[in-house]
Amino acid sequence: MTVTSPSAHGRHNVTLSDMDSLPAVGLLRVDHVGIAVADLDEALAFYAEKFGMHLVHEETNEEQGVREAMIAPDPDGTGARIQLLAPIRAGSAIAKFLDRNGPGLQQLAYTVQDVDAASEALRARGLRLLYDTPRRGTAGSRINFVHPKDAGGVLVELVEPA
Ligand code: MC0
Repeated sequence: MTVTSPSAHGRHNVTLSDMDSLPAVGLLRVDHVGIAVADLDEALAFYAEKFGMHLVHEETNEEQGVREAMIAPDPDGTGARIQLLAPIRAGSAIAKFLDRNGPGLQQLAYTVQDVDAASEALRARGLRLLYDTPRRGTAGSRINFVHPKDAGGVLVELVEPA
């Protein structure tokens, strides 16, 4: 049986028997869900006041063009986490997303043990990874992304924690 990945280009055909022999992708859990916001401080106040969420991490990632904050229902952030993403410059991924869609869900991130191996396993399944080699992500993690057009309209991030 042939499976066609949801690429607009229709050029990624991998058979199910091929997939049996491919290395595992190795997703461990949902790492976080990313939400694009125009103003990080306003969003932090909103999530704290309305939902009682706790700030567990905050940083600026110059390369990605974002100020980001990790928030969680539990104060130590060991459970599910939400990443608030605000642009620090025009033309950045989040600025473009806000221009096109307004604020809202921008990405779904999975924890992996080895982002190089996970990226390679996904490439072998016909999906486009955005970076040839992983880049620096939240809290010193290593990250890569699957193109949303190859992942059912969802920007999928792979996170190998520091
Ligand atoms: C764009 N598209 C999306 C999307 N962004 N679909 C779902 N979710 C998204 N977030 C769609 C567009 O609507 C368009 O569809 C098509 O993809 C191609 O759009 P494009 O104009 O060619 O592409 P761009 O320029 O908007 O770029 C999209 C792309 C970019 C995903 C390549 O956002 C990117 O490089 N993202 C990875 C980096 C990133 O997101 N950084 C910020 C988070 P149509 O149908 O109109 O063709 S930083 C982060 O997350 C770090 C800090 C971390 O977690 O550690």
